[in-house]
Amino acid sequence: MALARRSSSLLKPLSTASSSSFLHRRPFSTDDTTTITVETSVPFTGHNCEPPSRSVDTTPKELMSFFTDMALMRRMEIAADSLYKSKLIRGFCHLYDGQEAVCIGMEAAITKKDCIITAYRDHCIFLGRGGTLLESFSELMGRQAGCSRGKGGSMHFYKKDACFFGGHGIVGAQVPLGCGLAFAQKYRKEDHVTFAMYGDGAANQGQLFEALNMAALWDLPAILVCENNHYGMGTAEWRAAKSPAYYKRGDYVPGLKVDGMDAFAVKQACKFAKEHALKNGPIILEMDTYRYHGHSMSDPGSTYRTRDEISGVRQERDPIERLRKLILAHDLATEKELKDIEKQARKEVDEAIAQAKESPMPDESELFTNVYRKGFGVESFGADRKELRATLP
Ligand SMILES: Cc1ncc(C[n+]2csc(CCOP(=O)(O)OP(=O)(O)O)c2C)c(N)n1
Ligand SMILES: [Mg+2]
Repeated sequence: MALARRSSSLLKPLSTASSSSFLHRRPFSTDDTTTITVETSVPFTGHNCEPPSRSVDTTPKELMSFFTDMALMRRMEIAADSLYKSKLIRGFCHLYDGQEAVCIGMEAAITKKDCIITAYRDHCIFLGRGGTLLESFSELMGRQAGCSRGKGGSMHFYKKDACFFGGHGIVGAQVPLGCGLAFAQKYRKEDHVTFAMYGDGAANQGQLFEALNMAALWDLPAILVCENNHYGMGTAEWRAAKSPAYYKRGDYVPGLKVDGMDAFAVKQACKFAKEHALKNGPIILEMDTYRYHGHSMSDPGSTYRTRDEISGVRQERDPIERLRKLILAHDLATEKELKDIEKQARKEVDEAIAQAKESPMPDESELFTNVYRKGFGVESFGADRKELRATLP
């Protein structure tokens, strides 16, 4: 299901040698759609709602695609770290390694007509929406082939054709925008929802509650996804939040606490949330997750948390290792075949970087494009797109 739904190099079948070999030797292949039922790592905890079941249906095909996609995301972020250190990426850069299961599980439950909007930790979300490695690395290095034509950089990835609305640097600001997207979906009577993602730090912001109030008043199909990686920059959640139970912070809005390191729990929760939001309005999903890197490239990430904490999460909860164990337990691939998939991911990433380096920097003529300019006769329309409301000054 996952492979058919998506088209980017992210999901390009890896070396045919390794995938076809499954066909000959194993009961399952990467194309196998036999149902397998897996249990989520921990039960869901609900707030003002009956949580979904811990049993999640999957297939060999989906399991393998989750592993492949997460391996590619992980590799992309590690390569971005090196490019930053060699000064080929400049400015801000926030990496997502550790949190991949949130993106992967969410994508498995929704379509490209559902909207996603997030903060600055956006590279993998873009890839999940069908963006390519070339567009990612080009954007990171400020090249024309980037998804924002090299003018946005790390924090401003977009993919409008797959309803990905960024990539935002102002903490929390994407949540009201996300509720606006949900408003448009409801206004147009579409059967789609918006996932507005934010961090545990952003969860304490006032604008989030204002947007949620309106979303609840109007039953908007808005799903607020709090990626709780337990730190906002160098501040631990317990120092910033009186109640770190973010799934309960919507008060009158239902919520669900989810193991964000388990792609299948995320998938189940997002499916549940989508059904809920279309029928009843907003819901909060708190994804319990972890970032391995520091907050951004200027933060080594080891002054406010211990190395033992980081290695403990890697050993106990890593989302890719979790899948590796599942795949081996179901005899879908050998350890060597999984290593080959990771090697292939490395190769694809290296090739994309080499290609991105060939892409030129934006032309000088691009300096003032996509910038609001006073007195330029920009027209602003009403939501029905028919009535001309105003010409901006
Ligand atoms: C309005 C605003 N205030 C402060 C900042 C600086 N800042 C950038 S990220 C961040 C922490 C956010 O943490 P969290 O929401 O937990 O997201 P995470 O980085 O963990 O994904 C802060 C304070 C900002 N970008 N915007
Ligand atoms: Mg955080």
